[in-house]
Amino acid sequence: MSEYYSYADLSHKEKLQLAIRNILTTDSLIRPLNDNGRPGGLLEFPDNDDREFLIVGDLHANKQNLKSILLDNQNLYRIRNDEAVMIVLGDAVHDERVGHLHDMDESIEIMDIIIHLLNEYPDNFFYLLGNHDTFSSRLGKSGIQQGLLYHNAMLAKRGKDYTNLMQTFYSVLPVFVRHKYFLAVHAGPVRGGISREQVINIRSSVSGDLLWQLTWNRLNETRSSPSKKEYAPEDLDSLRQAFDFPDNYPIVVGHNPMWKWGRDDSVWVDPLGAKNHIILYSNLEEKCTYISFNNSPKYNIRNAKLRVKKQKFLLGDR
Ligand SMILES: [Mn+2]
Repeated sequence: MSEYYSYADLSHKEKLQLAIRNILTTDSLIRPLNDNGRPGGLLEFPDNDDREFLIVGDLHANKQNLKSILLDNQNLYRIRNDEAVMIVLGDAVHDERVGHLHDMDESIEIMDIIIHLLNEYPDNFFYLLGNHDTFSSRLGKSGIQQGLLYHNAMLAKRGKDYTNLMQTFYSVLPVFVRHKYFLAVHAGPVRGGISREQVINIRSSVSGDLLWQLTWNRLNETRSSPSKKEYAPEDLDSLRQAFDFPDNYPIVVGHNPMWKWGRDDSVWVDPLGAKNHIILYSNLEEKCTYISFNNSPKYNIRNAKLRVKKQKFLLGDR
């Protein structure tokens, strides 16, 4: 008997354990350690990293879009060959389509794919924390406690150990990316800016609500004084200054689709006068948008060719 077991032989629990280990063992040159010597909230890619960077916005349980982006433009092939890096901006879970808010199976399934990618390509696939990446009963939409439903569905399907491990998984995720040509985070800058050291120590007890702000803040839409839960163009400027990042290079976020303002329906460039700012949403059924940075701050907005589910008759089962 060989002592070697292939990845496919691992249990769901073992795969999740491996993903946690991979997340925690990212090279500390890319994921600087916090003041307690633990992997911090920041991913920081070296200036001479010449790989293409592919940014994916909120997927909200749309597995089909994740697969479509991986297979678009030979992305998966280039990830495998260390020519490309994919960064998902959090919120892979919780289907938000009308009538699907209770569905949690697809959330569990899309996390299986993400765990697989983290294990297969630990240097080329990264997942950032979003506000939906939680079991909190306070996380909900339209009065439906999605965090709690997700927790209970996982408990029923995968058991207590797996569910506890998923909680650990969420608690060790990176939160923020600094690349030579872009900054990226799930929701937005904190009010008044945040320093590199504060991002690295984002889970410290003295961080207050900084982690909350990076994963929940929304762009102020009224041009009045932003509330505590909102950011304004000057907060994007403060963030750039704190990271010594050029004014005209983009900050990319997900989280907050600007549907009520019309324009494009999956990506908003310079929304409401916020310069060099992009909001990206990758979960639409009819359109699958992502962004590519290829050794330039001039990014490409791409729409992946949507892959249609195989119908039974195509498999000869008439
Ligand atoms: Mn969100």
